[in-house]
Amino acid sequence: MAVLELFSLFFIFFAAFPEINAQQAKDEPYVGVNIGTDVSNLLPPTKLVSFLQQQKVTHVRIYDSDPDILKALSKTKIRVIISVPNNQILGIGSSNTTAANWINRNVAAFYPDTLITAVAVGDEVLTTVPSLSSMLMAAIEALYSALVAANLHTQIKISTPHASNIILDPFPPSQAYFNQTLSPVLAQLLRFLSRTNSPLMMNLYPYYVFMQNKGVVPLDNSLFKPLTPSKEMVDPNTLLHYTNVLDAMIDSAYSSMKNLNVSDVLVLVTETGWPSKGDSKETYATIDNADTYNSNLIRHIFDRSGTPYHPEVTSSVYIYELFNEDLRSPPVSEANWGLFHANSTPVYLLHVSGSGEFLANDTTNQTFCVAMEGVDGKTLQTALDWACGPGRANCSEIQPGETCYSPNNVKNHASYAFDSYYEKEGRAAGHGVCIFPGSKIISNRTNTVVNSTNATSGVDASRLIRTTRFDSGFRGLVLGVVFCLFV
Ligand SMILES: *[C@@H]1O[C@H](CO)[C@@H](O)[C@H](O)[C@H]1NC(C)=O
Ligand SMILES: *[C@@H]1O[C@H](CO)[C@@H](O)[C@H](O)[C@H]1NC(C)=O
Ligand SMILES: *[C@@H]1O[C@H](CO)[C@@H](O)[C@H](O)[C@H]1NC(C)=O
Ligand SMILES: *[C@@H]1O[C@H](CO)[C@@H](O)[C@H](O)[C@H]1NC(C)=O
Ligand SMILES: *[C@@H]1O[C@H](CO)[C@@H](O)[C@H](O)[C@H]1NC(C)=O
Ligand SMILES: *[C@@H]1O[C@H](CO)[C@@H](O)[C@H](O)[C@H]1NC(C)=O
Ligand SMILES: *[C@@H]1O[C@H](CO)[C@@H](O)[C@H](O)[C@H]1NC(C)=O
Ligand SMILES: *[C@@H]1O[C@H](CO)[C@@H](O)[C@H](O)[C@H]1NC(C)=O
Ligand SMILES: CC(=O)N[C@H]1CO[C@H](CO)[C@@H](O)[C@@H]1O
Repeated sequence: MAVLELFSLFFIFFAAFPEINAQQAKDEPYVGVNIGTDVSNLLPPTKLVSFLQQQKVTHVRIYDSDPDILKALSKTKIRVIISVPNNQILGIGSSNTTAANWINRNVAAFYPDTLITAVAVGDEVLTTVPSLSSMLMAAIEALYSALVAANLHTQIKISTPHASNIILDPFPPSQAYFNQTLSPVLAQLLRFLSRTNSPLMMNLYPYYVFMQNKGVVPLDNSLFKPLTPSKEMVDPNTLLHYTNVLDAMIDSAYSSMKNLNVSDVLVLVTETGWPSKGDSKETYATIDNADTYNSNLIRHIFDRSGTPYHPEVTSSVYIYELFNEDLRSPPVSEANWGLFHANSTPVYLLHVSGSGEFLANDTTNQTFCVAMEGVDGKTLQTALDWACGPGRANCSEIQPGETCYSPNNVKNHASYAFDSYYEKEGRAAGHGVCIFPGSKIISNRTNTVVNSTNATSGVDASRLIRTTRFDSGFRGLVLGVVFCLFV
């Protein structure tokens, strides 16, 4: 019996996604930004592009195909998704010539100087302009034919972003399915995406899921904060544990596709984010929550842990959005999804890492998780074993012969492992990740970190040796910071 159960679990695990190819799984996930333009005094294109470079932004999505922006992006390494506005779908879908002209004017004229990666045909068409649904596929096919004619179809993808409400019953994810009214066009779309190796584009907002299901969906779960196992959502059919809402939404898209027998199309999150300000009814639209959501989101993507259903593939995401769109009509939150104000000052500082040296970086309060004085070795050893084992902290540097092995004692090694775990799980935004018995957080702002070669400087004295550090390329995010902590 036990053997049988094991076997069927094994089978389910490996049978789930037979068709995701190795290349798709290997592609480095990235974090991009959406650039909405309902902004008074939007930066002129060349200044905008300089700003993007300064912020280390690598991927953007624009809602049209503004030639000045595309020109300003040329010869940069910034990759861009351009869009066909909803009001052009009818024209393009009813004339191959119009489609070919569109591709020539907006794609061929700029590529490859400007690294256009995809054309998003319309935005949330099926749910916001259902009358265009039948034209949507015609427009997509016509644009694709034009790309083939221009011999650009292998470099540039065509897809269309959807609102999450095309998926009904998204929780638990295994029971999700596409609204049947939309199934015919979605089935046709998915065949196209599968055939052309293109992603299903989804705009996914845990913020709205939380707001519409208060009391059911916990805030922590929506903000990617660490949860106690009892608070994790368990899908009763798959027994998979969901620690955050975004992963559940992504998996609900995979389940819905599977119901239409499609299992080789990846999800690309074309929009996600959290507003930093709202009206009296939008009490969860705060700077703190927006910072936590976006900081944790970025970390989650770069962790590359995939989703519970699909651990081998991590969807890339585009944060909604770069600038607060002050010209948007109420509710107040509509004008406050941005990371930056229009004048390019940050709305808040992300806390992806405490040690970036970039604009909008909060570098002043660097915190570490270390072993406390006077804790018995056995307690520390147990916690150390957990951190380096199930906790998946990176403990390679404290192995014999490595940089932080010496001095070889349990307290030093525990401090290293605790901080490595803390670093991995996110120190500022994810509260409560310095969780080890016998551990504590220290901060250099409160003057607790000093050079321990100065042996008299007290219990919190530490020597910090920064051994490696590399910049992942987005807004002050620094990954792989390794410290040897000797407290
Ligand atoms: C566009 O071209 C395709 C094949 O290239 C053809 O099947 C389709 O009927 C054409 N559409 C229109 C509106 O002419
Ligand atoms: C499904 O889609 C149709 C067409 O857009 C819409 O009228 C209907 O309300 C949707 N069903 C649900 C349950 O949302
Ligand atoms: C999916 O495949 C199954 C088994 O081959 C078939 O019975 C079902 O009709 C298919 N569903 C769709 C939507 O194509
Ligand atoms: C662990 O850290 C070492 C040293 O910094 C690094 O070379 C290695 O790539 C890291 N391993 C993982 C899985 O991140
Ligand atoms: C530094 O950050 C930590 C963790 O977020 C926080 O607990 C602490 O209060 C901060 N210290 C200062 C001085 O801001
Ligand atoms: C804390 O460390 C960071 C990064 O090394 C540094 O930029 C910052 O100035 C330090 N803060 C204090 C108060 O020393
Ligand atoms: C800490 O001590 C080391 C070794 O003596 C020394 O090289 C380093 O400059 C000191 N760092 C600081 C910030 O004093
Ligand atoms: C050790 O640090 C303390 C406090 O920073 C300082 O007053 C003292 O002079 C230092 N001692 C040595 C030997 O460097
Ligand atoms: C807001 C902030 O602190 N920005 C700083 C980020 O780091 C760069 C480079 O060190 C500084 O020039 C910015 O002033």
